[in-house]
Amino acid sequence: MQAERANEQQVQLEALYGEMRPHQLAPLWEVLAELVTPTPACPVKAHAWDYATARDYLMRAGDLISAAQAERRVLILENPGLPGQSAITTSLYAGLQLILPGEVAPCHRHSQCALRFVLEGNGAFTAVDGEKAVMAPFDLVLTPGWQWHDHGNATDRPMIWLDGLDIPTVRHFDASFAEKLGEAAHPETVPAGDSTSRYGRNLRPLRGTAADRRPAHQPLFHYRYEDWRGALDRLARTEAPDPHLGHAMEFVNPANGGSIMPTIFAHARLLPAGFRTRTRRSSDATVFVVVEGRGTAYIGEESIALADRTVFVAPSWKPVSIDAQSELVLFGYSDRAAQEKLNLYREENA
Ligand code: GTQ
Repeated sequence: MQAERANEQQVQLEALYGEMRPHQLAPLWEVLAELVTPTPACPVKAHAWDYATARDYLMRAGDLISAAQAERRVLILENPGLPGQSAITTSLYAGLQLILPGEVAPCHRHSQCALRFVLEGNGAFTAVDGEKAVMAPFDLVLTPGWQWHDHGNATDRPMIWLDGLDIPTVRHFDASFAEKLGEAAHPETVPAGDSTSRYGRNLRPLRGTAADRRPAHQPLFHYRYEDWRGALDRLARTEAPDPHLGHAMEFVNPANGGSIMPTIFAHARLLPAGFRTRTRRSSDATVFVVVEGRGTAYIGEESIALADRTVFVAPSWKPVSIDAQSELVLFGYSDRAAQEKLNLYREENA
């Protein structure tokens, strides 16, 4: 009797859903549990990209299409849990960009924020609003939203870097704007390294930033490997590693001591040889690059071998432990900057 009544209710509900559907109405109670989950239901999968394999495909693309023709010659690192979305996490994009000797990637700007983390080559540049940042391996270079940028390589070696952008975040807000300058390169406005001299030395011009070329909220855009690696090394020599992170430092915006860009947080870690981090999880899915050393990342049920320039991704809220077989140095970026602004960020240290 009761089963019959339940069945009758279900039939009437289905009929009701069918009638309301053409009016763009739907019952919340059928989907509530999927919408408001007790913990993140992250579609992102833990995954790693072997550098030599990706590099090979990138070089083959380099034989077939020029940087100018492609506008950006980039292979997207697509998360296996997000097919067709051009995303490495739900909120972030990653790609490997190749600039061959003599090439330029033409000048444009967009609302998306970008970082470049150099993997190979020495001496090519990214210019931001006409200021060149001459890049060396493992340098971090930013192109904050709406800043003109072009890339060029006047060296005789290929230059490859990891692009990290907030493309899916901007898409989520339907706030993408972009334009082309119409020239290959922005006219040079100041000498290379100008922003680093003004803002990268714990100093700033006393007259303030109003008269400056750089936007006051985003004055610095080049974080050199030799600087951050040296700082990390000195930190490691003077204190014990944090049990969950190892020795870790955040790249900060000197304007406010906060994240490098409004949506993207970036950091570097050093794990001594033989050190294994205690398990930790956080709500920011994170993209990592192996800068030095070998090890294993344990992410949920997965284990990922870490070698030279492996790029790997850890999903939101999956337990992560990293085991360093030799001294291991990692670079990582995530959407933690955006989540903190929205009071969403959480972490749990076991
Ligand atoms: O260099 O401006 O990988 O606009 C994707 C979109 C790089 C860039 C990417 C971009 C760029």
